[in-house]
Amino acid sequence: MSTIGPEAVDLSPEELRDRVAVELERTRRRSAELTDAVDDEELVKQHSSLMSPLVWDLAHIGSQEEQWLVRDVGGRRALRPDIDDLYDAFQHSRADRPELPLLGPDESRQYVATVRDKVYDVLGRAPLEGRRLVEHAFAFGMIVQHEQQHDETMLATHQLRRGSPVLHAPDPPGAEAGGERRGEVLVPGGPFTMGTSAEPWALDNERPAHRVHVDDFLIDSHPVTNADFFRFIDAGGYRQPCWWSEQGWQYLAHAELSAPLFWQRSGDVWLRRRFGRLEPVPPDEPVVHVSFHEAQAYANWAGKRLPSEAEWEKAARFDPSTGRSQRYPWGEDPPEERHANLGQRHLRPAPVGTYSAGRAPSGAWQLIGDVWEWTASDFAPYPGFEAFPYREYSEVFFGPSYKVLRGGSFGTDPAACRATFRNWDFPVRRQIFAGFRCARTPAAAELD
Ligand code: AVJ
Ligand code: FE
Repeated sequence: MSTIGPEAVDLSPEELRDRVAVELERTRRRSAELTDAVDDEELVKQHSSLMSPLVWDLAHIGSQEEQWLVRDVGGRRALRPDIDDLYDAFQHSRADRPELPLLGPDESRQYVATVRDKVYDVLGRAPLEGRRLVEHAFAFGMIVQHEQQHDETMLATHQLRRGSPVLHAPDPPGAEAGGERRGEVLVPGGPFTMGTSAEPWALDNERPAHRVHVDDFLIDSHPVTNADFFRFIDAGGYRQPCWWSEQGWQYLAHAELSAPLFWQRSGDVWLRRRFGRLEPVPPDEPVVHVSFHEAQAYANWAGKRLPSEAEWEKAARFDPSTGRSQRYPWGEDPPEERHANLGQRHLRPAPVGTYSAGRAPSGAWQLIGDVWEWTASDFAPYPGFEAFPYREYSEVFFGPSYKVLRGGSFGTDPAACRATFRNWDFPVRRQIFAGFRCARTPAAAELD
């Protein structure tokens, strides 16, 4: 696994170009795997009204790459200006995309390959300085992350797809001895640095670095598991309005929810459908495919709450021994297999108590990878935020409609995951690979 971080500042332009080429190549292999796994009919079909047809994601990846790297960075002539509108996510809702005169599977594959050829040419010639867009190859990093984000979206489409399994991957490692010992960790009150100004490929919403005071809080050492969630269900959690916000209860009643998405009851056991396989819900895995509302209701029932985004980030990266904020819970080094379940190496979360090498200085486990974690926070700009390079990446989504998720999932690539990375979605969404952990404010007696 690889990604580009602050060390890129010391790379020669040749080394930087080589690293970018490796990332582009690695990312395209994943897009090809996700789209080659099904036949043409399944590529153009809509598997859920929540998602685009896979063939839309593929050509959209090419279209963004053409606009930013071929036209803008490269200053080259447009290849397919006629299709800009079809692949503009703001022009057509996901539900409407199957009806558009989209490029077919072969055309889409040819299109992304042609764009990529031009991009390698641009990468070889374009100066990587002089304009903020190209400093440290930012535009290339943005496009790598964009493709990886759509690869995670395509993985979610695969999860929604009905039919026999087409994706295969080994299971993640088992929990480590003692790793399953769960509890809460205390993060003492005080300021820490949130966000980043040093990460060359950080996106606009992660910037700038700024000091934030956070009061004392306790946060779960591990994500909430399926076994935990069984208890919530068995206790009648889905039938008792007292645990739910008003908005959450309305949504629950309307959607008639009684368990996480993809679960079904069989006698007295819970089964789940996972990439086309029906299997018992494993008790020790982080719960996944729950909405913000379900996460919030569970936390209320448990006598806790969801962490704010600042709490989550402080628990994930603040090292009290140095007073500094790290790139990742384990330090500055890019994610390796031993740190976290990222990059679609496994098609499920690892059980809690895995990846001791990835623990944060706070003592919390599995903050990166496995499941995205819902936070209590609305998606909002940091003080000093500047939209860059386009308002439609983050700025147009700021406001109370979206909740922030942190940490990445097993479906997230390391290039699009770090302790500062911010994801967001509607609080009702469940098809994303989202779970949560709880937090609470300690009583005075607990601080002695
Ligand atoms: C950051 C995951 C919310 O998929 O809507 C992809 C990423 N932006 N294309 C999304 C994104 C433009 C975005 N999320
Ligand atoms: Fe996109």
